[in-house]
Amino acid sequence: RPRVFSAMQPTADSLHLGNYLGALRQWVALQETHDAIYSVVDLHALTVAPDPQALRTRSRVTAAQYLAAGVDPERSVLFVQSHVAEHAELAWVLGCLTGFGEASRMTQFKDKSAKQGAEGTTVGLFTYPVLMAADILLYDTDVVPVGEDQRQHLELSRDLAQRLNARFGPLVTVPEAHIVKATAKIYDLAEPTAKMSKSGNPSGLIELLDDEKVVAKRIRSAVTDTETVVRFDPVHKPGVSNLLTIHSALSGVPVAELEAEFEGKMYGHLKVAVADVVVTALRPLRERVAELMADPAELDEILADGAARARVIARETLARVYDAVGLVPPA
Ligand code: AQP
Repeated sequence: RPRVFSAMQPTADSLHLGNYLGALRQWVALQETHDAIYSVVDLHALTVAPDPQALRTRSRVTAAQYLAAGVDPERSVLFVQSHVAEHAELAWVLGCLTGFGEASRMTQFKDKSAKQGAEGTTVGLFTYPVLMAADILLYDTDVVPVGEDQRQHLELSRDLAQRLNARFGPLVTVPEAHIVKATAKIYDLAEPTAKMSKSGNPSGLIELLDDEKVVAKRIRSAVTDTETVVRFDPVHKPGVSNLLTIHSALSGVPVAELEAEFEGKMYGHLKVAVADVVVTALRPLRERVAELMADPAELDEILADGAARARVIARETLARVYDAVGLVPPA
């Protein structure tokens, strides 16, 4: 079976609807057809200087959300990145193959460094896409399900795989991005031209673990436009289109049918329906997360087992790469 790998950063108390629709839902579906490996990338989270205790909690709660969404630890490998030291080791080798100018072109670095300011802009933030390439290449990944915002980083991973193979012989699989167009970019409810983001404006965010009343209120307050027509038109009607995307993705009702259903109705009706669909979809997920977090020992066991399975593959790839680039094998 082809291999799928993907990951998220534990940088918030909850994942958001963009993470879920853009990526996590695809992870669950791909388990059926692929050999799946999913990670909580805590080393990446260090780039935003998190509080240590918060980071530990967020790593566990992120893993719990994967499980609650349907990642099955029997079929898939689920682990925390820092438990497999080979990620950082391969990142060093790949960093030595990455041009400074090439890394400087990453738009997410430009955006995040502008937000974090000169003091908060670390070398770690700059080399983040190289560590991401290591995450992916370590497992000879065929497919990486991500949202649109990760497309450029995925391209860098592909370039690095090709470079490694061209310079040192066939060594690693060149990965492909798997981006589901309809939900590749879920927008901020309060600012519907910006992507919904963990670090974004709270009023525009739907967190998977939010209180139902908060979720409903944020949807009711979503920014729309001055027309009164429910029509899917992302350029002219980004707010309404985002609400239609969210409804359709969770209810399974095609957008065209929703347009017909809400014809002649006020935006308020659409918002009530979207809130209902979202709250209903997230309820079982939230309940399962609460159960999992109530017994962290079970969760830690799943993660330990996942790390052991990931390590076997990672070790083999790293040894192959170390050997090919000319590092002396330990006696
Ligand atoms: N708004 C979104 N719509 C669709 N997909 C999205 N993803 C993120 N936002 C949206 C996808 O979710 C995964 C999370 O990867 P990450 O943890 O590395 O975070 P990120 O891409 O930097 O985005 P976040 O979660 O919103 O965090 P910040 O605050 O850092 O911007 C990826 O597959 C991503 O594409």
